[in-house]
Parts: sequence; C-alpha cells; structure tokens
Amino acid sequence: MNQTRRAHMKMLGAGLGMTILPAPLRASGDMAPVTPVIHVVEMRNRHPENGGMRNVFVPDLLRVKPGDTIRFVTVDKGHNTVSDDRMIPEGGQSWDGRIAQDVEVTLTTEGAYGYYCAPHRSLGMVGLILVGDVSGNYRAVKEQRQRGKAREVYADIFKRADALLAADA
Ligand SMILES: [Cu+2]
Repeated sequence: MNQTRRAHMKMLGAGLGMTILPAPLRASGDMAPVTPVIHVVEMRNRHPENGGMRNVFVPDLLRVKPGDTIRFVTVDKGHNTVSDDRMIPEGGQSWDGRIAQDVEVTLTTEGAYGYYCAPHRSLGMVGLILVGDVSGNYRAVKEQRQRGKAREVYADIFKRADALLAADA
C-alpha cells in the first residue's frame, strides 16, 4: 500500500468510523496479516476531471477482490446507491441506500455487480463492480437492457471492463 492510499484511509477512518480488524488476524505460518481493503466511490453532481459529465459515481468501474469493502460516499447531496437486482450474482449482497446516505458493502460473493442512483438512473448515473472471478454472471449483466442514458454509459463501462478482464486473462 502506498503512502497516499494509507493516509487517505487513515483520514476516512478518523472521519467516518472505519472498522479496523483486530491486529492478530493471522492464519498461520508466514502468511501476512489480513488487512481490510476499502474502495471509495464518490457520489457527485459533476465529474471532477470532466465537468461535462453530470451525476456520476467516481469511479464508475471497480475491480476488487472477494471480501473487499466498497464505501459509497456522499460528496454532493441528492444521490443514492442501489444495487440493480438484475445485475448481481446469485447469493450476492444487495444494497439500497437512502438519498445522501453513505453506504458500505462488503462483497464476498464473486461476480459482477451493477448499481445505480435512483433519481438519476435514466440520466446515466450507474456503475459496475467486478468482484474476483466474474465468469458466472458477467455476460448476463452486460446484456441487461438499459434505458435512457444508462445504455450509453454502460456501453462505455463495459468496454473498459472488457479490457480489464482481457488484461487479467
Ligand atoms: Cu444521482
């Protein structure tokens, strides 16, 4: 873990009551201690680097390991995060945040997870999280019908996701 990331996590932990696992969570032998990995997704009115993109999750695509935690953080009010029931693996964790509510989910079931902001879904405020081996539901998730601008945003997200998965293989 680099210094910036560590400092960032420390800052978040202080502000938001991050759960820290007890120190001696070792398996056995020479295994490194297990540290919780938290990925932050910001809910924003505008993309910080591209102001033309309105109502966005930043980042809108994550590649994580099973057991990692995703923390959705309200930067701008008026947004929420809701898992798309059509776009999560069988047995996978779903979530349904209120408007302007920070949400933390720990995803242990491998697969692809689609989600959206309820007020801005048709305006393209959607996202995707790839957890571990996504071969079980990736194609089905990718082929889900989307409405409005979500179709165009997901086309872009899946193009990047395809590239990530190809690089893994
Ligand atoms: Cu929104």
